[in-house]
Amino acid sequence: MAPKAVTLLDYGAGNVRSVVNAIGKLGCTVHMAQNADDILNADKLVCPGVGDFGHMMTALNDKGYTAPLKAYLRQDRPYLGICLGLQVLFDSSEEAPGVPGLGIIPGTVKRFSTELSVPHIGWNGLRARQSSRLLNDLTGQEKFYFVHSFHVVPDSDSVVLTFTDYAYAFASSVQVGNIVATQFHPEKSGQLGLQLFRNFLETDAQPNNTMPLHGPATQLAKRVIACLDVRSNDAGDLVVTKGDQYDVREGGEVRNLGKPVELAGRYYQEGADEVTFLNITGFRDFPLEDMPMIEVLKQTSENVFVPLTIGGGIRAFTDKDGHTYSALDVAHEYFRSGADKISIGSDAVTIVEDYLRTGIKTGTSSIEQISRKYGNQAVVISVDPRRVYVTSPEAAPHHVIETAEPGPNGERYCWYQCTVKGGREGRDLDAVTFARACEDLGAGEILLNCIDRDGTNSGFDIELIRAVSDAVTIPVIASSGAGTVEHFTEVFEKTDVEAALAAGIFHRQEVPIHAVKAHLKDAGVEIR
Ligand code: 1PR
Repeated sequence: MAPKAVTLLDYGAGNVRSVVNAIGKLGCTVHMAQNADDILNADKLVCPGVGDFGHMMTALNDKGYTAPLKAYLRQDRPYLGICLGLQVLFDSSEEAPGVPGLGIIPGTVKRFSTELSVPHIGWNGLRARQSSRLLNDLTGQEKFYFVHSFHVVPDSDSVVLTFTDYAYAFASSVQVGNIVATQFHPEKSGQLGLQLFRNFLETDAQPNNTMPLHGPATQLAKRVIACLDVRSNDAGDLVVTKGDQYDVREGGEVRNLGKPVELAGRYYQEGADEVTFLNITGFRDFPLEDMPMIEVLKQTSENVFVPLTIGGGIRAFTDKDGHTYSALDVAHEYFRSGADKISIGSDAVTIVEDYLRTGIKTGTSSIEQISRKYGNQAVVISVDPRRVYVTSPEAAPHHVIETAEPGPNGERYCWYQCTVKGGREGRDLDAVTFARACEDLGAGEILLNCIDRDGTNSGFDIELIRAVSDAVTIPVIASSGAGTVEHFTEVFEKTDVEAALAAGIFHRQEVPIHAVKAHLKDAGVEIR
């Protein structure tokens, strides 16, 4: 029997809504800690955390939460830390040199040191090192959702509950008495995550040891993402639409493929590893004036327990009354409404153009501000490139590739031009240079669309995807053109992207997500 109430430590950053929704699903009431007494009087404390170690410690200190939290933990009372809620238990972090952590567990937090993509984003497994009721009813085959660039390094392995492998084994959860904490996100790990919350809440249960100790090495799964392009149609209804090479109108009308919240719920049930919403007219409408996407996120996050990304219109804006909102304000609203990641499109192109022209990182761009506060992993860059054919590698001052698909006049070379405003305007910037600069500025992931392939069902543009993913160390999501299950296998076999995204084939129910997964599994691609 799960207890009726838990206290949630909300220090003001990140997506706490998903944690509240997940625990609420189990029939539990969630009290938000408003002051030091709420912490000290809690029966069970859940501390989610997204973002930056330094920011979190500053927020805890500023709110006067540090001392009561330390007191609570030193009394060995039930605590579930998630992500940063795990990391702050340690002495310090490379992410914020000189900032002391809570110092409850001896050890430090270090950045992943690997040639593999960092952040470590996606679904990975657990290897139990000790028995725990937190792992009750799990078999060791399950995967949970991770998103982080830093991991804890305890002084002693005795505190480690599970290890996970990514380049090397790292501690993916810890247990010290009644204190447990996970690097992964149960609130984003579907039904299994809810199971884990239930296990935490059932304090009377004994470990049932269904998960064997010291299982085999775990592997990060390739992700399959469902994307919903959202906009208002001419009648003013918010609809999921889909373009052919970005043209979303058919017979003059905006195509209507369904309702955003309903479709997102369906994709979650069908096994999507993530759901992405793109407000495709976001460059026109300012999200904080026109709030429907915020409502879509709030409603979706009530029932969808996998990561949600939202894009469209994330930039600074001055309204008609002269009030200026920063991109950080917009992102903050989205995170509070249930988003785990925000995606920046047009604004990123302008930022990179300025950065390449001046060579200066101003620290004030949306990419820098949002990644500094919420962590790199929270910032996805959605880029909309289009092929430009040229006759030789020297014909354009860009990253030119030799192509196996010659142009209309037999051109054997091309570069990929970045566009803004949903492909309406081309810029003098190529996608490879752009992606590198975004990484340099702090982006955590690239969502790589391709206007030429969008909606064509002709397969991903492998040449584009390889060029960009070879140029950056952050994860790349391949997008545009998926038409069959084989296209997914092809993109994972021919490039080292971490995720593949599709829209049209899912909306039109031509290819179900489970068929994609089954094909990938047969081909030996690791999936969830
Ligand atoms: O510029 O920050 O306001 O963000 C606007 C966002 O909206 C950008 O991420 C941009 O990619 C997106 N967008 C703008 N116009 C369109 C359009 O279609 N007219 N959609 C658009 C982008 C591409 C993918 C699509 C894949 C897969 N759509 O989202 O889902 O191509 O499609 P497929 O599997 O059917 O081939 P900002």
